[in-house]
Amino acid sequence: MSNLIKEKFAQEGYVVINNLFSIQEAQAYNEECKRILETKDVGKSGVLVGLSILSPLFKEAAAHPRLVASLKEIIGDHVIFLSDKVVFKNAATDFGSPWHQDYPYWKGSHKYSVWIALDEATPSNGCLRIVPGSHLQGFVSHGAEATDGNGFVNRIRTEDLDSSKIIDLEASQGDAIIFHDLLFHASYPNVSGKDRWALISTYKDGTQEDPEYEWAGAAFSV
Ligand SMILES: O=C(O)CCC(=O)C(=O)O
Repeated sequence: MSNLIKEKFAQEGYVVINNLFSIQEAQAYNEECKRILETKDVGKSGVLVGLSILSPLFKEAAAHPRLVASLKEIIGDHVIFLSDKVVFKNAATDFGSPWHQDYPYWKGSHKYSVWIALDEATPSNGCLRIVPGSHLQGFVSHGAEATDGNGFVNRIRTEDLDSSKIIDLEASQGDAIIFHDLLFHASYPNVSGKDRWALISTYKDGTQEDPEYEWAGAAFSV
């Protein structure tokens, strides 16, 4: 099993782990996100970074034993949690996230993010979309316009995307998708009227050198 995860990740740049979190855990994170968001103004981006600093529940989630075991299969024994965020789509924030790689946000050694469904995610409420294997193309220029105020300033031009290779990753509450920072990914707009909340936690291999990241003030070894 474990070699399969590692092999699939190397070839495809992602793995889906169904039911990594129980529905009860995902629901508790969902409610805690909503509680925190009530005290913050995140504009219309739908993104709030740094949950593990704001609530012990998210610090615990970042080091969840089942999650850490899966990460170790892919990254190795020295895994460091760097940062987390919630990305929500709802009636007020209904646009999809544009196509991008995460690498330009962090640079340095490669990072691994875990996208955790805090609601069921479908094409109509904004599930994740990816291009399997696109991480093998390396870093591509992010030259698309980003003037709509929806965040995500780094965007891949549509001509750099082979749309025939895109797949949708529908998810049930508690499912997790671990993906490489060079994987092309995006999400659909939410046209359903139903919320779609996702928790995204980012990790690195602790044996790799990196700059001191200002945004990783909550980093710890898991
Ligand atoms: O959940 C989403 O809409 C995708 C978010 C995303 O791609 C990111 O934060 O890098």
